[in-house]
Amino acid sequence: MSRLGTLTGPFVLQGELHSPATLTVAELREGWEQHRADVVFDCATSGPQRHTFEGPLLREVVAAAGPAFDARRRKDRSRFVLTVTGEDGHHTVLSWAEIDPDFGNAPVLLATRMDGRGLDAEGSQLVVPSDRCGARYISAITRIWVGTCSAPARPTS
Ligand SMILES: Nc1nc2c(c(=O)[nH]1)N[C@H]1C(S)=C(S)[C@@H](COP(=O)(O)O)O[C@H]1N2
Ligand SMILES: [Mo]
Repeated sequence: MSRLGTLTGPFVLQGELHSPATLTVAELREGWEQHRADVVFDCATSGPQRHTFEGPLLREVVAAAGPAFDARRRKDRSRFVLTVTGEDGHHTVLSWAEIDPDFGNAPVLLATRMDGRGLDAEGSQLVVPSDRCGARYISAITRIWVGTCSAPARPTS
């Protein structure tokens, strides 16, 4: 059960993608190589939290859905962003460049297990080992959106 008491489990992966998908935690576990991350993050209200997570790399899961960029062009990839939303509405933003091996190369995971326990019922959790604080460790993920933002308008004066 998730923190709001409803059954979550699968999330939708949508946006500027060639193959949008709905993915369960079991599919995340069976379809991709599982990576392990031993992390400590600081929570503003409850202090340091230490956990072991396992799951696929976010970039591999999103890449399989075919982001609508020219993968050979770094500048094209650098325009993309991702939003990750939990079932309580808490959401955060990452850039594609943050997780792309040619840029930040952050080993961000979509956890399928926390401290050895499967997250099948409550849903996947975002794991950002390079973050000092816990705010982006979105739990009970229901939606991941991938796309571009329009460039700010040129100032007229
Ligand atoms: N869906 C959702 N995920 C969330 C939050 C939230 O409010 N909603 N809070 C974040 C914050 S502020 C922290 S510190 C961590 C806490 O993780 P824990 O509950 O495993 O200690 O979860 C993060 N993930
Ligand atoms: Mo927190």
